[in-house]
Amino acid sequence: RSREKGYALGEDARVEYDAVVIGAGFAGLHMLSELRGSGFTCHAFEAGGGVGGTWYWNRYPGARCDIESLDYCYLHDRDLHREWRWSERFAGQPEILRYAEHVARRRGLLPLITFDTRVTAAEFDGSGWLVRTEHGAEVRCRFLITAAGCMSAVHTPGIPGLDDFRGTRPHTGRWPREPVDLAGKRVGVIGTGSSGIQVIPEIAKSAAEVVVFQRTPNFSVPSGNRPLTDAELDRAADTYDDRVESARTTRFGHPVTGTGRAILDTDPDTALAELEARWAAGGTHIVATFTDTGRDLDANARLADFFRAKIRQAVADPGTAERLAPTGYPIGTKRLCVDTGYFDTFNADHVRLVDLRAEPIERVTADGVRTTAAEYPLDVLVLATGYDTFTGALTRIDITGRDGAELAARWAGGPRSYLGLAVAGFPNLFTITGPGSTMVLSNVLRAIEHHVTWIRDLLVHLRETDATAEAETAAQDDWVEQVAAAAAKTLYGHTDSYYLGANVEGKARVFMPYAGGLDTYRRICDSVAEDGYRGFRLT
Ligand code: N01
Repeated sequence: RSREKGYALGEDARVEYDAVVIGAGFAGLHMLSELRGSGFTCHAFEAGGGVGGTWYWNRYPGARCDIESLDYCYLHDRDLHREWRWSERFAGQPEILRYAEHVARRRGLLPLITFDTRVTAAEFDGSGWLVRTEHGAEVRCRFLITAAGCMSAVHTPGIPGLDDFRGTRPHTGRWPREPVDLAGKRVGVIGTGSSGIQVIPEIAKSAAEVVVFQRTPNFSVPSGNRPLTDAELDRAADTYDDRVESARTTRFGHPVTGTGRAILDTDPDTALAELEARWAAGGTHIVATFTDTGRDLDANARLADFFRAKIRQAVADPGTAERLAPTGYPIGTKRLCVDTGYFDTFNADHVRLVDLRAEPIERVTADGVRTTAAEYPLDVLVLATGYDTFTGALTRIDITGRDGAELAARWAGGPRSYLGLAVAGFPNLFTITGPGSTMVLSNVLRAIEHHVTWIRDLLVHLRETDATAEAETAAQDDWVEQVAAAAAKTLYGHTDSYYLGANVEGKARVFMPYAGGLDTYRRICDSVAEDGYRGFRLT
């Protein structure tokens, strides 16, 4: 069953499959289900000890989705949609994980998955793929599908002395299953992105001291989280068909209602009233209030001013408020954070903000963090330092395609893909939410469902025609240009962000997601399929 003696694959595992899936998060689970439903033999390898991907690993206190529960779930299955009753408007990590586990059990997917097993290498051998795991198992498959996640390869920055720290040092993206003891402790947090902004208020509830090491302040909006009522859940079930339709026809994969007007054409009092109403409602929809804030710097500055004023209202100490107020980059060009009481946390006496722009970290020591200005003794140092986003999960696997092509080397200057779904030189390799697709610029659940269906249909076609599919280099080059052109119409290029790979030392700066909207992206993918998979060489 496996080349490594004594190591057993999952119950249903065998040495050869039609398809192997890497990862058993939302993408991998759905892919397995669709593959099996279409009569393919298939198996998934999952690094975690259970299903859920992001929601398996991100167990840090306060972890919560920034997309509403009724939108952040599978939509392709009406019965599933009706039977699962979300408890809150924005679900917390434990509930989302339970949902993933429920889906896996309900569809009988668990026997198709080998857990606690990272795929380390995959090699194309002329007709299929040889997949190797960290435990030495080797399986062969005709199709290899990556469902490894956009944000699963954690980024640990190269801060000198990190390994010298004697206390506990969890990363938010690999939070231990056993609770981390924070009660009465001196806790430092490096990083103030979505993860930091969620975990900091929770840590402050039990820690004796909290020291927040902030390099770049972030824009954040209150979630307005609350329990969902039965009436809301029933209405969601009743409007299922509308939701399916909006998944197809909207830019984000779910409806976001703005005013349809430009802020620069709106008188300031009216604009303020519109923004106040959305701020009170909570959630990220506020950034879509006006049509011009995502593409015009003056318009964007008006929206940013509104957010900065909110920080000054929330934080009592004016100096702290100024250090927390983001400047120097347009709002929305780093992902907008969604919080529960983040700014208010800094009013507590035991919470302290360290501005790393004024006093950079020199090193981590055995006992804490030393900046150019002071020593901060700590018992726990939380790294909320993010991910090697979009590419890391794939380039950390040794993937070798046709003629010895190495994926990591091919992508050293930035990822190149066709539609974010396939890569020239890597036949029969398909990447769910790969770089060059809409990824996290849309509701990722909708992107996953679209990719899975599209890949399934292509695989059925390849089975019927006994063919192999490889993206053509010219089609890939054209797509890379389209991804860059879509980004050029936005303000994203003004900001160092993980969208560009700027958060990882030495990573090539290339805007990686397709910013043209999920609706446009779908139409392009559909037309490629209708044209007999235009841009693929089918041999
Ligand atoms: O990671 P990030 P994240 N020294 O990369 C700082 C999703 N998500 O895990 O901005 C000091 O955004 C870094 O500083 P800077 C969501 O899509 C969703 O928070 O590079 N600081 C930054 O402050 C999100 O966008 C949810 O200057 C260092 C932070 O670490 C994405 O995941 C919840 C540093 C990293 O922020 C990633 O969020 C959580 C260094 N050497 C995550 N290196 C929800 O659904 C890095 N930093 C709500």
